[in-house]
Amino acid sequence: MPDTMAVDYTTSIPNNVGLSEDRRVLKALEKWHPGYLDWWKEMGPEGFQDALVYLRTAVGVETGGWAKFDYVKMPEYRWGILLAPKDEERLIGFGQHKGVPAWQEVPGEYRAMLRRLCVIQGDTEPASVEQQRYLGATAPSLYDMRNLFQVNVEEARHLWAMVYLLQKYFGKDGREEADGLLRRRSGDIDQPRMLGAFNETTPDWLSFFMFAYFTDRDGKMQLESLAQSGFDPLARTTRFMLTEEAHHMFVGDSGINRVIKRTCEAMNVAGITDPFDSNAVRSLGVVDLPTLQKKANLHYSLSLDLFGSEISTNAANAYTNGLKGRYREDRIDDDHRLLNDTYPVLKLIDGEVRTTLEPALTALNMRLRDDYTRETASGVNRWNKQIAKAGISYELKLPEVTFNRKIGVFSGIETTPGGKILSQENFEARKDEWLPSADDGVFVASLMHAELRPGHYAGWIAPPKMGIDNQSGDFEFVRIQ
Ligand code: BYC
Repeated sequence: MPDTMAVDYTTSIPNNVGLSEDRRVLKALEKWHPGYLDWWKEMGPEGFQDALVYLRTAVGVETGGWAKFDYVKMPEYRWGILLAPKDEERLIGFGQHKGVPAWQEVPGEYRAMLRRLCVIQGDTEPASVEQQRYLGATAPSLYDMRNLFQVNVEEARHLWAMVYLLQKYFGKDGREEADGLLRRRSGDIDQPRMLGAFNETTPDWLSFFMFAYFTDRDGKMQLESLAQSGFDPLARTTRFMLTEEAHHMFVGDSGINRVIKRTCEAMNVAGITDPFDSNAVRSLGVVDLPTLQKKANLHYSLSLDLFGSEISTNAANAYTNGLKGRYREDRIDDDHRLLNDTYPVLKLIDGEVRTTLEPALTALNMRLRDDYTRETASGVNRWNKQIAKAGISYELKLPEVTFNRKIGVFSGIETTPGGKILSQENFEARKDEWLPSADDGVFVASLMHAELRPGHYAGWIAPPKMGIDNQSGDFEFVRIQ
């Protein structure tokens, strides 16, 4: 079957996997398509289905220059199946099958485990679209609205990516799982999405930017690990997804940076030097920095839960069997089997948080989480530079990994963001100091009004340095009909 760099737009489903010659899969996808469109119309961006949005669409899979920009109505977006180019020589890079040619078909003994990985990955994608569906109505600018919708259509394309793998490689079970991905709903009591963070609400644009910064970055880490998979179609699929993910994290990172910039400017103009004087800062119509810290505490801790338990036999098995590698496995200099290695893991021992050495294989979730924390911290440093540059004495900090956890060894305790263990009662009494409170929510909601004039930005966020696709900031990124 031809695997090309160019994307074929002549079939109903754009693709670079030769779908027109693969009648069985094409038919299965065409059968799934109407249900998908129903899902998009019901759960996708509310109120903007007829708007013309300046979106990028992939026209190839080579590095750089793969996107074409144009006005599109979202339900008419050409969601496609795009895999990174095939490397005919590729060998499995880790685990007990290290050195054998990458698998082009699913090995029978790993079928259930691989399907589970594809289903979990696939489930997060539509969940995020569902979480963000009301945000268009309060977009701080047409530029931001366009970015939100770009993220939404691409997350939905990532659903297509996993559904293709399920339909092509997992037969009847795969088809059933593909239907299940359209049935579950974020936050639904009876049929929730699979992972915790994807059942939370995204009530406002601060949460959206935080989600795109913290939770999409978990997506990046997980996709990087799957991009190492010995199952080549999964590796190639996730490699292309990563090229799209970069923009999503940019939206989060630059969004938070712009909020900080605006807050600092407003404080300086008003002569407010105490960043903790939240009432004074809020009265300027901008977000006080302690509220940003609370949002960061929440979204970082929710995202840490997405790495699973610190000690996990699932993770060890996925690695040993060659299905899910470490972050950038191919750049690590070791034996890529880890049978005799150890890794430092934080544990709760006799009521204290301590580091112990554990077998590296079962500690793979912890290792990936550490990689994540390192990357996340570098963005926080950039935000702090922006605050320092404005001459304001305040530092945003990532909380300790013990804080506000629902999964793993720390799920049974409560701590301060600094890691001091607290009784449940004490935590409940003080949690509004560290996590967004109902009052914070009311204040943030009071800022959330749509600014729909091209080139205008809501008062709580600075304009971007430049528009998308080299367009100026006053370009009409969304034409609302
Ligand atoms: N919530 O051995 P354990 C993204 C379950 S985000 C609820 O500790 P394991 C995106 C677990 O399923 C990336 N349940 O964990 C971002 C298991 O249940 P079963 C998504 C949880 O398996 C933004 C049990 O607890 N991709 O792409 O080593 C926008 C014990 O599990 C949670 C992936 O995650 C939780 N947080 O690791 C859009 C990659 N955590 O099976 C998109 C694929 C654990 O006993 N998934 N459990 O019933 C995986 O690699 C792994 O499944 C996990 C968990 C890393 C999620």
